[in-house]
Amino acid sequence: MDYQNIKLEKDGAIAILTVDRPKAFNALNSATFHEMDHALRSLKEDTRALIVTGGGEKAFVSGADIAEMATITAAQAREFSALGHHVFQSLENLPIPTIAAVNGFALGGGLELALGCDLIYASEKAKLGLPEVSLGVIPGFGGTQRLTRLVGRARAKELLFTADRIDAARAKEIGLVLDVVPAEKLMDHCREVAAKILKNGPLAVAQAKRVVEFGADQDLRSANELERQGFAVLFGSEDQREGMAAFLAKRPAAFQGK
Ligand code: CO8
Repeated sequence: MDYQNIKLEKDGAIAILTVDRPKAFNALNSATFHEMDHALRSLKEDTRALIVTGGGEKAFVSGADIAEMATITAAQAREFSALGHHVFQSLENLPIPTIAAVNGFALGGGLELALGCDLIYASEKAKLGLPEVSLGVIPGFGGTQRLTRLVGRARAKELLFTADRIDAARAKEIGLVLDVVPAEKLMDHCREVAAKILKNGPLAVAQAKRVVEFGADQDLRSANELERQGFAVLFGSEDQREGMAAFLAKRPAAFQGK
């Protein structure tokens, strides 16, 4: 597929997906969602981490495309919302770690995109928020739920009700972003985090992601059962034997993802 609204690049085992409509501050229209969906489905097994970022200097993603949304019917809005949910859910379901490099405005659907990633890092220039109520709507791509799970109900409601745009330092303070780095260092920082992860067993990282994600929606006993199952599954894998043998032989492990 020839992408018009995104870029998908490979840097070794790391894929970089850039939402790239800088003239519209990378706003998400349907075409962009379809391209993202295609890009996520096209990732091959040799991709072991994904970084998501925004093209141009100003924005990560400024939200859903307001020009496209302004005149749609309620039925079309349901479809659009379902499309966004599908893409962000696909992102969450990837068996590899995903990192949002928030390089500028992450508003509305843009913040929801970041929230669909496992780890969120922001540049000092980033501004984050859910301004939907200022447009007479609410987030429609999972933001009300994922933000609440990340920062708690009260902070989520504060952001949702006020439509405030917060800076990166404040976003870190409330646990929305993990770290804030100078703009020119953001991508390197995300690559370094990815590189650290890549040294570890891919099956184990995938299993860690799976049990955290699925466990978060369950009571503690069921979630712990999920962990026990995930733990057991890894025993008997070549990676488990290699990881432990390498430790005992005092050499770095050479994981194969098997
Ligand atoms: N959609 C479409 N175009 C946009 C968007 C957007 N979300 N954001 C910016 N643009 C465009 C502007 O229209 C402008 O285009 P042009 O140059 O042709 O006039 C260009 O990008 C630059 O924007 P500004 O001139 O406004 O630049 P500023 O630096 O003054 O401001 C801001 C930048 C703060 C990012 C400002 O553009 C802004 O507030 N944008 C809108 C942010 C927003 O409200 N986002 C939330 C949208 S709603 C949403 O994401 C979820 C809805 C739920 C979906 C449910 C499914 C139905």
